[in-house]
Amino acid sequence: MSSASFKRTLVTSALPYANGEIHLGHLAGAYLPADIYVRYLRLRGEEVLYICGSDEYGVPITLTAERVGISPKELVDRNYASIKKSFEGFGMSFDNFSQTSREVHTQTAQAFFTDLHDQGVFIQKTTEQFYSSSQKRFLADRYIEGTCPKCGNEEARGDQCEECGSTHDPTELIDPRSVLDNSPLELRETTHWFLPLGDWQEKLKDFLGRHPEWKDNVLRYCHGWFADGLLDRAMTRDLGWGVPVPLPDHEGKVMFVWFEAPIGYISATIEWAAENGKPEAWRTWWQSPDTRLVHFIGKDNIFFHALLFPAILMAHSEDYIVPDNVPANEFLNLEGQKLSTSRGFAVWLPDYLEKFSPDPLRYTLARNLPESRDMNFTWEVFLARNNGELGNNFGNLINRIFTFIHKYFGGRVPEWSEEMMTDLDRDALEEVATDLEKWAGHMEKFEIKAALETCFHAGNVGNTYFTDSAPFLSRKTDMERCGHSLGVTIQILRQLCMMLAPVVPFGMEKLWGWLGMESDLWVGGWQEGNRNIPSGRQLGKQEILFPKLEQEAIQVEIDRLQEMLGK
Ligand code: B3M
Ligand code: ZN
Repeated sequence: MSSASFKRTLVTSALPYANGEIHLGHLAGAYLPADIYVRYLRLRGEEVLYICGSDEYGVPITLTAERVGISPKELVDRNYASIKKSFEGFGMSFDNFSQTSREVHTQTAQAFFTDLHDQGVFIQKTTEQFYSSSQKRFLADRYIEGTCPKCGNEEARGDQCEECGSTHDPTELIDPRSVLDNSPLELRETTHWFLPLGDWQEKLKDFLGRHPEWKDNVLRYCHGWFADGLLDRAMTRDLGWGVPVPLPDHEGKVMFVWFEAPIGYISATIEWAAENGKPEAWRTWWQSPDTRLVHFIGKDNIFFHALLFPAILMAHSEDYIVPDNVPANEFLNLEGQKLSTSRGFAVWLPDYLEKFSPDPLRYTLARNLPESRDMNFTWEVFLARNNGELGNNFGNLINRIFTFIHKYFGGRVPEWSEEMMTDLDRDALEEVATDLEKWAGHMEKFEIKAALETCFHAGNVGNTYFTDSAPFLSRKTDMERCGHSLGVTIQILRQLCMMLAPVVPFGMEKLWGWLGMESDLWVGGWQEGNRNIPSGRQLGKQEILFPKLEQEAIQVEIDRLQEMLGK
């Protein structure tokens, strides 16, 4: 771990909205990188807890539920089950995947709200907001439409006119109406609780000042907001679907989703602790200064994780830890275009998993993570990475070595020894060991793409070594030399297995088993993985880890997407 003062790491991935399925953009942003990082820590034998769950409140969910004709709770339960299932299929290794509509969350979020309220942290303000009498509800900006006060465009959005580009307050619109049913809107007074974020600006600045190591994109955004000055933010809403505000005379008021959703990380930890029979254990993860908190998110969530949630945590009367890092990712494009869920231009995880196995997607996305800028996913690259890199570079090497040892050495690791080492052997072993170290260094800094690059390099070293040491030739002239070379390659595979495991866990768990390792890969496998595999050990029978895919398999997917683009 980067800082010696931490004893354990709590990792979270942004809570996905329970309003639809997970797609590749989500995976590349907040999920896959976190899972890879968590698996890395587990491999190292670190104490780590990985928390997530679905984010189930908010207007879009109510609207979908109305359209489908079921209750919001039914909708989110359905979506929760499906999201959970596809995450499992993809190998997301959460310790708990909860829901914000559960009782434990209501209680936790309400207790937070009450604590802040009782300390006098919130300020109450009465404002005028648009109300739809036909729908009997206040409307958020994005559900309001009207005539632009500047250019007369009749379809200006609540906050902005796309015609002339001007921004405005929804109250400035002429003839405001609801986007949902075109009904006219009236202004009504309503009272809400605001968090005066400006009061935390200095504290938040200090907090960020202690983290020059955070990613540039995150720091840049935050300093932009500081420059504008942090404003009062309403923490309550007039809605029927949300965590009820726990104050008398607050019928019909719920918490703003961005107030309660991050608290969902805490609720999910409380639920996890209770389920594990140690109900107080959640405090170790949230209130103990030797716990390191890391939030993996997409760039559109930076404000809420780097500023709002830390402010809420600081404001609580008990001592909570604040994030030690917020590695936010940029966006993933698809076939050179922006993903669009409304147009269906996306690759959905359940669809993917119906046809392909998880490892190739994990690998392809990890090779292409939008760590510092937007990246692109194409099916052609997916095919090339699967067949070329996973199949040829790694899979073939593994397969050739195991086949050879089974055929000529009865499946036992052949005699290999220090005395027989040539420069060729030593160089290869040293290079891979150096790669392993570099790999770990990158992982510590969330540089997953660079880590994987190092692993790829180690794979090349293994392949070159296999070709140059040529056991397939020495087999005919010098069986002892042949065995020794294979013994060396087994050590290379052992190290490659660790480097690849967090990215392609399904395949590497198998390889770990075939190598006859005794420890659990995910409970400090690193220790055993750094010890030589002795001669004489019986190896398991291998199978093809990364089968080749045919062009036809991806052509269907390409055609479907092109069709959407009207090509
Ligand atoms: N559901 C937004 C998103 O999925 C939101 C994250 C909540 S994290 C507390 O992008
Ligand atoms: Zn306009």
